[in-house]
Amino acid sequence: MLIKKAEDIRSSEITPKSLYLNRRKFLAGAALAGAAAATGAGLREIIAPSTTVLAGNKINGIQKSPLSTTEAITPYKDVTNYNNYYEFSTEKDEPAKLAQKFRTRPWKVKIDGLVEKKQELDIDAIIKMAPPEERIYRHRCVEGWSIVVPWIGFSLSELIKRVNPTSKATFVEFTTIFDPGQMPGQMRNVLEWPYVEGLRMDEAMHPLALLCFGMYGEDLPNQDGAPLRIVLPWKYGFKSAKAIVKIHFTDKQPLNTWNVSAPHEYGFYSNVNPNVDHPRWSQAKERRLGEFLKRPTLMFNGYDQVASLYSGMDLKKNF
Ligand SMILES: Nc1nc2c(c(=O)[nH]1)N[C@H]1C(S)=C(S)[C@@H](COP(=O)(O)O)O[C@H]1N2
Ligand SMILES: [Mo]
Repeated sequence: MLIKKAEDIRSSEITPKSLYLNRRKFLAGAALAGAAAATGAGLREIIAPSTTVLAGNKINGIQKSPLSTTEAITPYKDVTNYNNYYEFSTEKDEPAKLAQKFRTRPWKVKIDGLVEKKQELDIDAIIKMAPPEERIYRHRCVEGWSIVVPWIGFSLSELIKRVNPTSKATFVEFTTIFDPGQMPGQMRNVLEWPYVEGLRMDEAMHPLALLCFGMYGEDLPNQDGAPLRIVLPWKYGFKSAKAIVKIHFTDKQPLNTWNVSAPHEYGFYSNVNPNVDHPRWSQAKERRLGEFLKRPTLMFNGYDQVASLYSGMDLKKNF
């Protein structure tokens, strides 16, 4: 079995999907056969990956949010076929296929730690907690690509308010499901499983922090984090954990998975910041999926309303 180190994988992909697929098509036949054997994927899939789009269930009563950007929305087929989801695969075109049969019901989310109402919530009860809103957000991956997505959900603060964290709770930790039987990537050591992310409590309570269960008017596709994920538009994509099964309130800064994996490369805060380069590449520009020319990356991904959360902090140290 081929085990790539996390660092090797990260540096490999800052190319738009179209170029990436073309490059793959030009690979020599022998190399392809070897790759097919190593990954267990069929040769046909490697030469001409299918672009899988599953029909979702429509979500009713969606309200438009004033927090939405008016920028052009990235095509659905790009957002659902170019995914980072290492529980399924480190290849961006594979989660669409490998996550198709992932079971998102029944699904419980455990609420525990420094919180008054410790409980297990059913996903369908969570979805009904507050009216669904469409939030069109820019979302930027640390690798240098970005998307604009009409997510559906409501502010994470709506859930947090209902479970009453104690005054000692200063951080929130999110844990993704661990189920290697359904998630082939979890049988490899590319990251520590389960995937963990965290926020400071004031970040989690910020109105922009979205608890998300849908996009493009429908249920969240499995490859985008069904049945429940967070979306934090001012932070690099890896903070926005998918397939959440636990929300833990704590007084200690959570050990987030990418920080544990490569502490010099991925911090806890991970605010989008064009002035702080990744040790191996610049963060000054980004490529919107589907576009050719790069555009400048904006501080906090353009979401200046979060700046006050970090006043007085050295954002070069706290990257
Ligand atoms: N559980 C889990 N969540 C995850 C990831 C992952 O590998 N596992 N990848 C992150 C990264 S690096 C990015 S850029 C975004 C991508 O979200 P998208 O596929 O919906 O665009 O998901 C984030 N959430
Ligand atoms: Mo990412």
